[in-house]
Amino acid sequence: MKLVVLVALFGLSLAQHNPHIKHGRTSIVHLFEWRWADIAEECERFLGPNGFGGVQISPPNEHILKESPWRPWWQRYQPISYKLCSRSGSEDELRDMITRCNNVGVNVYVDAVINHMARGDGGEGTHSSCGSWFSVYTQDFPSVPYSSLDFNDNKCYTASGNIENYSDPNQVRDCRLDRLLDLALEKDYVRGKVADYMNNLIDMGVAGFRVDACKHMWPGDLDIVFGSLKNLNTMWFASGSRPFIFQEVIDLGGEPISSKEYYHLGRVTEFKYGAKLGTVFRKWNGEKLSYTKNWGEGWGFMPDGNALVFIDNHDNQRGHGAGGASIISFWDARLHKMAVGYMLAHPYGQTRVMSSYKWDRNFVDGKDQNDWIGPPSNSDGSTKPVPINPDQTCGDGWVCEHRWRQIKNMVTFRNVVNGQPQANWWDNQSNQVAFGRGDRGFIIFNNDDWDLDVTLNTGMPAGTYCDVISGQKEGGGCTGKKIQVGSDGRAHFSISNREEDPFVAIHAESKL
Ligand code: AAO
Repeated sequence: MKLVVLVALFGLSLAQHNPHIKHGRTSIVHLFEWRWADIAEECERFLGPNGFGGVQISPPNEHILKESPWRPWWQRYQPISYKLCSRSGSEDELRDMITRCNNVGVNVYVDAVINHMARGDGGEGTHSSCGSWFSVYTQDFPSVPYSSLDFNDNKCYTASGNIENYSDPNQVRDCRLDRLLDLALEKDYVRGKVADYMNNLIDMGVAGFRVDACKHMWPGDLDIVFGSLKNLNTMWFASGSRPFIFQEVIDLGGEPISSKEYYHLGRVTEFKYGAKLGTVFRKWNGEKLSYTKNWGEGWGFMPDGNALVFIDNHDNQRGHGAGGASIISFWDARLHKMAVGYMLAHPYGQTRVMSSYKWDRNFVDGKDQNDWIGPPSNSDGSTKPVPINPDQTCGDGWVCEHRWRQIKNMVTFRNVVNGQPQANWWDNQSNQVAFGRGDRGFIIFNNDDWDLDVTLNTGMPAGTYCDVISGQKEGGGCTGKKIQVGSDGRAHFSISNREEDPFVAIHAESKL
């Protein structure tokens, strides 16, 4: 009997590592700050047809409305209640989007902010996205309800009440992150309110959660909360499906709290991934692309089955959170395409692609003074819709990296090669590398300051393949480069280092 219980429990916890992505799909896209109505459209017109597995959405709960600075993106990380009206839309619009995305095979993952409420000096009144009254002075959030009994102030012993030293795990968990009122998640009452919020979303059809600021919550408390979540809605998911959990834990080493403490609860964001790959593609600190032959756990990253990987995220693309200057965002488009292409071609981790908006950066002493600027908005602070241009790019300040041909096609590449091991590695001991995925795909990069000209074993069946970076297979032909693979599986590659995109990728479905 005991063994059966252990197997059941082990199976249960592992299940929260499963994103329940529909067959043939693999990647998640973070449509940061998009409106629900636009996400629903994007699922039906683009994400479904192009094989995306899921979409991460911004926090859907009621949040503070900041006057100064005016409507910053981060106001949504200051909850006022768990009512489902926010800058992205109403509860009905959220419900509609979840249904429409699920109906085209695109899962929805919610950014769940459950560690805290609004900032300790956020005032009082009804400046909130659903108009709920609150007072951070008296720690009163009647729309939940939470009172001063539901916060950790009595457990925090720093002078300021805020986290002052990340070397002290007790402070990190029981004090305020950046002055944000810290919820007492050891209380059954608080756990119940958080679980009710998440279960309401599960009933609506979401597939799981990106859980914000997990480093600041005790794993034991999270275990109780996640354990009280319902199974997914059987309208779209197999009976008994556990919600997918990926936990935001910034662990680049150097602090006593490590990602390991959270492995058993779900997947964990691997921040080392983007930070290191950025250093490699920027060729900083003597790093070379040829050193990535053992990329993944060989570089000290967490076990593959625990990792949620990304090149940049909404924090570190603007200097928040962690990763530093090596992070490669859309602002460095050529490098971003290469790094995202490498991530999507490599077997390690559950991949997430960032989709951003532009803002007017203003660097003073290396810090962007405008890192707070919110999404493209109207004068009343409401978010603008996402216009789609005739060339399939987005307008009005929305970057839509996920729609860039090179990235869209590499999302497909990952789907086509899914399950195939890495094979046929080649490098020039500098910054030219190539590798395959079984006999289903092959990619090659030239990140050196000179041309690449080489004939390699691709492991792929003979035939003519369209390069999905410089173009794609359309009709009976290729809009970009053609790659001829001989009966011996070998192919010739020539890549100038001055090309817009100095990499080539072919796969079983880009074959003529
Ligand atoms: C805003 C204002 C604050 C104000 C606050 C309250 O900016 O001045 O006090 O409101 O009014 C977002 C924004 C925040 C914003 C917040 C609330 O980023 O600026 O505060 O909404 O509106 C830590 C957490 C991590 C968190 C990150 C930003 O551990 O969970 O800070 N990310 C999530 C969300 C994020 C959100 C929140 C949490 C809050 O993704 O969008 O904040 O809901 C070290 C620690 C990290 C720590 C960072 C930054 O990182 O290890 O755990 O992240 O510091 O504090 C190297 C090191 C690395 C280090 C890094 C930075 O890379 O290797 O360990 O340097 O020092």
